Amino acid sequence: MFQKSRSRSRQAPLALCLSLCLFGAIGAAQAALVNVRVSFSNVAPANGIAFAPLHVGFGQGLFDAFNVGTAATAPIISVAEGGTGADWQPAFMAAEPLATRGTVGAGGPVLAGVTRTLDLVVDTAVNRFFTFASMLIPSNDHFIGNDSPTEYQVFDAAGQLLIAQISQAADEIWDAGSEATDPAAAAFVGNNDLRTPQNGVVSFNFSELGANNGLATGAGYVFNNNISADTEIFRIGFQVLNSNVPEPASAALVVLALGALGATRRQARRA
Ligand SMILES: [Ca+2]
Ligand SMILES: [Ca+2]
Repeated sequence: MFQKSRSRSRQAPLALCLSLCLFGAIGAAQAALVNVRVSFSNVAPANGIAFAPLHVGFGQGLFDAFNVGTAATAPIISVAEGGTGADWQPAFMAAEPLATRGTVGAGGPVLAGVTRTLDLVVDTAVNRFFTFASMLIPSNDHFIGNDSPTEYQVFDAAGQLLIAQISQAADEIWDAGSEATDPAAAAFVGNNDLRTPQNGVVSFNFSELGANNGLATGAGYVFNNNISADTEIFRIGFQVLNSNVPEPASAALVVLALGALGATRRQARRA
């Protein structure tokens, strides 16, 4: 009887320690999870430029897809020439395995006047910086995106929203410098499988888009870019839907911790 009683008295502190340790782990795992709605709005003039789906990611600011004045590499070429981001997304994942990534408007072209959205759960204790890229259509290799991966810090470490909207004008459109401008080989108005190498570097350039004026697009309208340097062309918005979203792993830890705490109380009552 004496032996059993001593045994219980040792188990109770152990179980209490286990439950406290598990609650500590939950605090670390929950961090600052935020459910954020990313909206992508094409605000360019009607019958003007459209966008391929917008590739996005929240990360630590380590994935740098391109540099102005430098030859474009596969990740940004896969956005700028084809719109698919087939190399952009894997390159982002390789650079930042913990990043939250996605595609806004995956269903098709984002035409003038259209807004598409995507909801993501972001751990803002880790992933506070936003990176994006999309092809302009019609074009051969024109795109939008952020050169610096730390240009847009959308959240602070506690999950507070620091930037509600990104807005850019035509003079912030990039030419990847990888494919020469040729309407016959341009996506949305020509045969996108054709290409003539440009062998250039990434630079700001929106004036070449006018080469496609008067051509019928894949969406049925006749293209007229109708933009000048300060014409706003798109907005990316961030709306916090709710914060502190439980992770599946954290939910499992809660069950474990509550179970351990219950065992502690039962043992305390028996003792
Ligand atoms: Ca860069
Ligand atoms: Ca080009």
